[in-house]
Amino acid sequence: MTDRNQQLFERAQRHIPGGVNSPVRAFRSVGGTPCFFASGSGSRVMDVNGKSYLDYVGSWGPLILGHAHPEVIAAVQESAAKGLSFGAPTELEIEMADLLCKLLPSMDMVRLVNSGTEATMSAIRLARGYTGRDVLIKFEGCYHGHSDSLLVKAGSGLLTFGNPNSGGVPADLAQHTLVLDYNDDIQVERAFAHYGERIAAVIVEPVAGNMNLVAPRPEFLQSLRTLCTQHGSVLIFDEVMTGFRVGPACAQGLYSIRPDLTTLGKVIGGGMPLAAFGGKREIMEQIAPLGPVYQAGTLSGNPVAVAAGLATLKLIQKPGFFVDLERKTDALCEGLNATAVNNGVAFSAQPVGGMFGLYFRAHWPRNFKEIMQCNKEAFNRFFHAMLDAGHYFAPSAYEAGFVSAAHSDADIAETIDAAETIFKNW
Ligand code: HOZ
Repeated sequence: MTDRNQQLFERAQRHIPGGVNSPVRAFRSVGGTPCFFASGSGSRVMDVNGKSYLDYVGSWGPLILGHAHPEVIAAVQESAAKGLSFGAPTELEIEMADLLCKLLPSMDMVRLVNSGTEATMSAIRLARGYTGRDVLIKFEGCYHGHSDSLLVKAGSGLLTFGNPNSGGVPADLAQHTLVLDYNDDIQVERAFAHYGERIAAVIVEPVAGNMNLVAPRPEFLQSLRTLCTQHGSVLIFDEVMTGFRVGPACAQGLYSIRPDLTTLGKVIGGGMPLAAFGGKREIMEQIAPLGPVYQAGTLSGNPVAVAAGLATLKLIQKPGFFVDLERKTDALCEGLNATAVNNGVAFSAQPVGGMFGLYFRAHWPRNFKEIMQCNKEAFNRFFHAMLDAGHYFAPSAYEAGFVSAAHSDADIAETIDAAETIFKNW
């Protein structure tokens, strides 16, 4: 049979670097040929060969209602028919801003942008403008988009500034960023003791989802809140992935921490390009045109994207939505854990709300170093065996997984059965 995925991948590589518009899609980490998808419906996606998969990527998080939810599609169609973009204010943007500020008590004001990268880049500029300081703390393995200050790896010692981990990032910029270990509040305390008066912001994924999933120790998040308050630094929760994904009030609601600024993306656009940053009024008032910190965008608050996002946010407000999503995510992880134990495979799975981590390691990791102890070759074998069996997980051992409301109990059971078959012959 002709493999259309392979044909398209070869064609794509002629004019698209690596054949993809975002590197992880190229399957370099797991090997093999990327799936080119033709359509999606509910919990399933269909590739160009006509093969159907149960989808645990969900466009990397946004599709909390599953693919092509009829109410989201209707909202998009209705909005698109009225015009795709105006580059001027629309009423729907106010509705979105009002809703976000109602759902998140930490948010007094919010600005809409197009991508998570834009949201985090702007939040950091704002924190620096507000505090008049330059230093930023981030955590190893947390990803906050691809802006220059954030593509930084740890320096040679705990309290040394970072180095670029991408070509094209000036070392001068990386030198304003301190990279510390996730979940290590002692390190953060030492960094504040050393540099407290220079620290503009701490940015953190309150549940890390870009090094696989790493859950926070609640005391870790609390210590970030306390130290930022003590030192006049801005606490930024990057909830691009966790926002309205781990609970109805995001991770900040789940762990009862009020950040100064929050970045959102993914779910708030329901599959369309939409993101946001927002928080305390006195900080947000520093943004142009009210204040001196510049940020702008032709397609910011795009009406079609806002319509998709609003339809999604309204549907996930329904009573019991997150209870059900969490129940299914828990069931998936419990089932996978049980079959791994029964078959003696060093594996564990961990749920948080509607996201999960899969680790080829007996215990849940707590930081990047422990993530690196997972057996990557075992993950790659598992990934391909599951893909062959029609279950699509993220094509990398360093990404989180996502369950949607469209996944049925039967879907989850089917995935656990497929894993059981694989682990039996492991
Ligand atoms: N930012 C995603 C990885 N955590 C990748 C998104 C994509 O390739 O679409």
